[in-house]
Amino acid sequence: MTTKTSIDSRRASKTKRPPTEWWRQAVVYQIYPRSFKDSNGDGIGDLRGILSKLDYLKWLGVDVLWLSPIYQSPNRDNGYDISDYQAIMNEFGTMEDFDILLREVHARGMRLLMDLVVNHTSDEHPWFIASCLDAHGPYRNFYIWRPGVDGKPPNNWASFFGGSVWERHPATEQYYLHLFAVQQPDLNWEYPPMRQAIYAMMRWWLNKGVDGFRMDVINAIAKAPGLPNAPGERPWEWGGAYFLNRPEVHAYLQEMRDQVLASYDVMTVGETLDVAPEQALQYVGFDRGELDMVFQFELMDIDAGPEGKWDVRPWQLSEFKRIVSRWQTGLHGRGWNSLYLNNHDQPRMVSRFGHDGIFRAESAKMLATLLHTLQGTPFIYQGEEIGMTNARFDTIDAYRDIETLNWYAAQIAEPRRSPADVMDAIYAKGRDNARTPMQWTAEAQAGFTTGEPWLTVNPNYRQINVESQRTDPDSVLAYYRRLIALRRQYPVIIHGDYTLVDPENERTYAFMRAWAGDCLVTILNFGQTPQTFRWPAAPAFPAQPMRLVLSNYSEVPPTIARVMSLRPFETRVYVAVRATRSGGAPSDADDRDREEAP
Ligand code: TEU
Ligand code: CA
Repeated sequence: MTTKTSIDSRRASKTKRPPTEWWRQAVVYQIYPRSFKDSNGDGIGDLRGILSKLDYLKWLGVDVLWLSPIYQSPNRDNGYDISDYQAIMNEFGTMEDFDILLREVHARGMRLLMDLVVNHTSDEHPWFIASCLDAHGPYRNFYIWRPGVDGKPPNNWASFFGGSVWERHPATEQYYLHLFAVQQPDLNWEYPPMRQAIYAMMRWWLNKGVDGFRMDVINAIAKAPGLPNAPGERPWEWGGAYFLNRPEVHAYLQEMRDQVLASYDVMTVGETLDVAPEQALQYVGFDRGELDMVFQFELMDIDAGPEGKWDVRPWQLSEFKRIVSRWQTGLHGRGWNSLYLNNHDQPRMVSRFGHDGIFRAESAKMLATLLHTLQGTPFIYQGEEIGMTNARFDTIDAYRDIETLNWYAAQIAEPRRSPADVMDAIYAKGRDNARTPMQWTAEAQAGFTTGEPWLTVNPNYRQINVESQRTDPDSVLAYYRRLIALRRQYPVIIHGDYTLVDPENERTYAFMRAWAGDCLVTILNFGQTPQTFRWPAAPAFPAQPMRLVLSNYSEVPPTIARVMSLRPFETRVYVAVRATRSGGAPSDADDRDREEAP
């Protein structure tokens, strides 16, 4: 059994600098480059556009930028289908643009994560082209090929993007596996030369100075031996049990850590579908040395029925609190959480979990307060910091996402709900909700482009944009800056434990954090009506005098009380710092040294 110290010493022995784990203090900002800022008027965001906004991001206070894929791609899945891992997508600019961007990110004391998409490539990648051309060549086993069975695909797994996960290649009369689009063939991680090619590519980027990776569906890279059929009689059935969280995935990740990552002071966050806290610890446990954190999907699945994401269901706050609490208590002292409520695949959190009408600003601030006062690394998705909302386009023609368009086509081909219901599901859960262009100003196209944007700008950009909020002290944007600053001021946010208060309350969410005599309490009204919050008998009401350090309303009582009247979506953060605290920080609750802030 590898112990934590041997992992650390292994990391330290190979790392140029001891692993400082800077990411435990950091706030990460996710950029979806296609929709962030267009610098040359072609309607598509690009690297020079991002460069022009670095001072804004520094001013916001974030420490790390995660770029969704910027590699060469035919853009069937907006860059998550890579045809050259070591070239920049034509629409986004050049490698020189990237080198300048990375240099300027570092010059501002920020760091940059790349998106590592190695479960699959594009079908236009040279590896796949070679794999198709020669059934006995050196690249055939870079991918997963199988003969059909009685003229049918090798098994009955359903693709994430509809239909079978198998595509027949006539020339070699075999099928290749693609968990996602037909144009995204899965790589074969069982084949060592393929793994070594990935590791070489990772070192190439790390030697350029990137500061780590977000790893796309990384827990899908190992498939079950024999690729068995999933149970069920439908043409295509969910096969997740046979390609998610397989035991072999840990061997691959530990090999990746040993052969690549341990030599660099970097951060890794794995996108891991279908993991619960205990499983997550197999990836992020301090004693595992695999990943630093993962994106879990339990909250993202809270409003999905048995038929999956498009089967939209109401969610309960008590369930929401149970999920967050299990992750907070399950990982405390044993592993590290990522904290997010939206990204490029998910609807805008203010529309999904808050209120995108008259209480938009209050609920955006309330949700952000939840994320930024829990233990873990918060991820801000572009536009979240100004309270951007979902978009509703009248016709399917305005939509671009392959997942949405495939699902819409399947609904039309075999109608199982009315066209209006189909559009309602797309309004609620479609990924384009998060991909409408960043809203910079109230000018044409929200200041995103001087051309025709690749995806329609949300019509509410005149009311919701960076420029109108930058100088407004009551704006969502101003609030995010105060929230981000809070983490640097109160170590209890980074290191404290977590206690849920009043679990069954369906309107308010309250929790306590404690560390070395410091205490923090966050109270959140998730409802659009006023609520009276009464502190329950247990856990004990904080003994220390707690004072207000942040709220999304004015005229708020400056000290905590056992009974509090909360306005719609009102949130409050109260803190008590141990009076005798000297400058230094005592040893951390989870016995890890405190690291310098980035
Ligand atoms: O997403 C993995 C994934 O499962 C998503 O499809 C997500 O769960 C679903 O879309 C929710 O609606 C990653 C990337 O984040 C996504 O953008 C890519 O499309 C996908 O992998 C394939 O690379
Ligand atoms: Ca452009």
